[in-house]
Amino acid sequence: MNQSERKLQIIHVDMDAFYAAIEQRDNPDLSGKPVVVGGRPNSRGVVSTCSYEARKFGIRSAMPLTEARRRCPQAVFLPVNMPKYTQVSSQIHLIFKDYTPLIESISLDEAFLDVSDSTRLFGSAQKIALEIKERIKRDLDLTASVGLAPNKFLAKIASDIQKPNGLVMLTEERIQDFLDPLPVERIWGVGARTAEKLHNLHVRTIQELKRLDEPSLRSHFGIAGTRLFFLARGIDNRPVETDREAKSIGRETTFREDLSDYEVLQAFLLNLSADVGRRLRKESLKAKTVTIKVRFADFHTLSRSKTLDTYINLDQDIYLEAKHLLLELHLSQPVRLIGVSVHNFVPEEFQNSLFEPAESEKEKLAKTIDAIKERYGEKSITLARLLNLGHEDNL
Ligand code: TTP
Ligand code: MG
Repeated sequence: MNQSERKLQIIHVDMDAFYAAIEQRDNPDLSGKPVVVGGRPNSRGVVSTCSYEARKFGIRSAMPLTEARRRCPQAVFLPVNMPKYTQVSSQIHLIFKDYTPLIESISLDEAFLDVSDSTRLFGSAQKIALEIKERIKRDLDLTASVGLAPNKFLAKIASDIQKPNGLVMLTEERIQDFLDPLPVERIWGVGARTAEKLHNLHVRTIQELKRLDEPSLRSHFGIAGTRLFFLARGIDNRPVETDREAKSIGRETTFREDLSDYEVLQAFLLNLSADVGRRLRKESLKAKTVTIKVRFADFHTLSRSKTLDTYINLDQDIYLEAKHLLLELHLSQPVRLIGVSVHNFVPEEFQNSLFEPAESEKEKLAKTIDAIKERYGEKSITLARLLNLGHEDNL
């Protein structure tokens, strides 16, 4: 049986109200109460998360703390205690590791586990999913929502659909009945704009989405249309990427003051991309996936990736992708840190097309510039745009 025919068993775990649940666990006075983690209610910060009791008042992550207080003045407001949450996260990962080495961490409180090959040792995937959930409760006194399904897309929806304290296990036969009634917004990657476009096409549910064939979805949404076509049918071939496979080359920078100006952020991206490109070329690699990472003032961090049809190693190519990803984020808060990374490598001699010259003029030029910098120092030669940037010490 080849890899694509092999039936996968993927578990997605997402902790409930993670930061707030830890605070409630560690201070029994808070249990059953609305708890908001983020900082003092009068500070200019935003809500990191809140307990489910606080969600009844309409409080949500990323809402200004002042607004949260207006909605629920009696809530207990607590600062973010990152070292504590990071430690709990590693305890959760130790539980995961008892069942499989194939773990892809998405954030402190969320991970995919490929347990397809774990069943010989530990029993069925259903048993493993239940055991992980129970151990998180028993050993750490926290609740997790767990989804089990044949792929990542379905496992993530499954863990989310019965939150908090959910356990949803999807078998092949139930997939379509499960998906059909869901709103299209449930599909990973469908944000407000795509949803609106779909609504205009009279598509609100996944069932309705299946009425559109692949060519018409492609004509409306480009390559994302093809993805929609397959996801609507419960098909998602993305593997669980463990840390080893996710090896990447990246560079990030933290600003002295939070930034919101796109122009300035782009200039930083350009410089970071140049650094990443140079390291790629130095290692004689090309990469297929570009990722940007953006951290906001409240430490909430987002990342966005794009996998290309070709392999790249030029600064400008990396920058163009990074810039698109940044624009797609529609930033609504000032940014504290920005980063660019690339992964999915091939050796440099690998050519994208048989018709391409072995090394393009642009690649030769880039290498000449690399050599000049190597010899005469970093600032000996640089793009004009970077010279005007007033934050050199961040770069
Ligand atoms: P989430 O898993 O999105 O949220 P949650 O675990 O608090 O609640 P639930 O999963 O039950 O809906 O995020 C995990 C943690 O990441 C969260 O506890 C706090 C942090 N976080 C932020 O700091 N800012 C944010 O905007 C979000 C969404 C999360
Ligand atoms: Mg969570």
